Amino acid sequence: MSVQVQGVVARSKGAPVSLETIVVPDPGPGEARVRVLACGVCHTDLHYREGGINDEFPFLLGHEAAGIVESLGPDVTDLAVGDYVILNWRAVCGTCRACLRGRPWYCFSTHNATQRMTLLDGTELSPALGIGAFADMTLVASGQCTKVDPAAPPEVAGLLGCGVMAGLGAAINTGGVTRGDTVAVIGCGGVGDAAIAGARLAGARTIVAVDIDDRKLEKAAHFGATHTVNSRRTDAVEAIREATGGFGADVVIEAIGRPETYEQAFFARDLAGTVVLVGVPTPDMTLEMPLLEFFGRGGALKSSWYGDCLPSRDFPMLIDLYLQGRLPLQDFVSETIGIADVEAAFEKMHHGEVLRSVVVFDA
Ligand code: PAD
Ligand code: ZN
Repeated sequence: MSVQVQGVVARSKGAPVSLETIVVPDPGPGEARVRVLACGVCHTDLHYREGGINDEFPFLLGHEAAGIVESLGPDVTDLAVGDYVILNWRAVCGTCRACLRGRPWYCFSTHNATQRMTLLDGTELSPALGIGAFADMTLVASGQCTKVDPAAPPEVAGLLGCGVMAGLGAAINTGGVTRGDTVAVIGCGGVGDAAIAGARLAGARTIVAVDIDDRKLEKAAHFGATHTVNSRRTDAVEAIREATGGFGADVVIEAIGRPETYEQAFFARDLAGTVVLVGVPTPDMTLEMPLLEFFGRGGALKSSWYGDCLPSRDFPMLIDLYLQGRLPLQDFVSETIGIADVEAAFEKMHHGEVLRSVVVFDA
């Protein structure tokens, strides 16, 4: 039997989101229906609402979530009703060219639910990142559910489902930060601060945080930045070089997604250093640079899709580190809010007032 629940829907480009009744089908083969316990508000939800990802409105927003498996498709054997899970948007297929080469974190054919959730009038919804978890219940592919230790509260665990994992992974997986590295992170929202926390976890010696908002820099220091730079007042590239013996950082992580900050990242790294772009640009953005700089500086220019994470490998491990007090995931939660407050949370995000607002649902 399908169920009807409340969900946060973006109906058209740029319009405020609305709370709508949505229809969530009974799970079919390979699917799981999950009772959502908590779901963080990520900048990517705002990108969807603004039409920056694609035009497949209406969207059911929300994709950073933890919950409980409510029911399962007939063939699903690796999950049980009642399992505590983080939802992921990388349910690897196992058969695409990336998976077959042993690089499943690049999987090009990730699984989502086959059936669509709809509005009451039957209009099909596009769930954000194939999840759609600003809703009491959502339908996903069973592989999108990653079991973790239920000792971690949902408003904390859910954050690994997107932004925090993207940031941690940008440092640990994509950037390959290791003991003794110098690291700079440009843009210290939830994603950038997670990159800082990841760099610290990996043993970076110097971590330079760059933002245009002093409140964000204060937080960044809390997560492990050894130096903070307000790039409204100080030249970011100069400041990063100064903090790294005049050379630039081994790994520079851009966590905004803008050409001007990417250029800063490019020039703020040491020779043969690595740039990781984890911020998501919009389709209209372009970059013009002398080609010789690309050759002359060597190193690696990488993008980080979801922190190159493998949910089955990374989520349980990071939850364990959190439970041991070695990864302060709880400090990313600025506030918990109700499902009707997502639009207000976008506004706060826009004004830099929060790292993460997290919608908490009645259990
Ligand atoms: P956020 O809005 O919370 O943080 C952005 C931060 O950048 C804020 O602290 C701003 O003050 C700061 N900032 C803005 N402009 C500048 C500037 N010119 N110079 C320095 N700092 C600046 O967003 P977020 O942390 O939730 O997300 C950051 C990006 O990461 C965003 O583009 C989002 O879509 C992307 C993302 N990527 C993935 C992925 O898989 N690659 C996953 C999740 C989110
Ligand atoms: Zn996200």
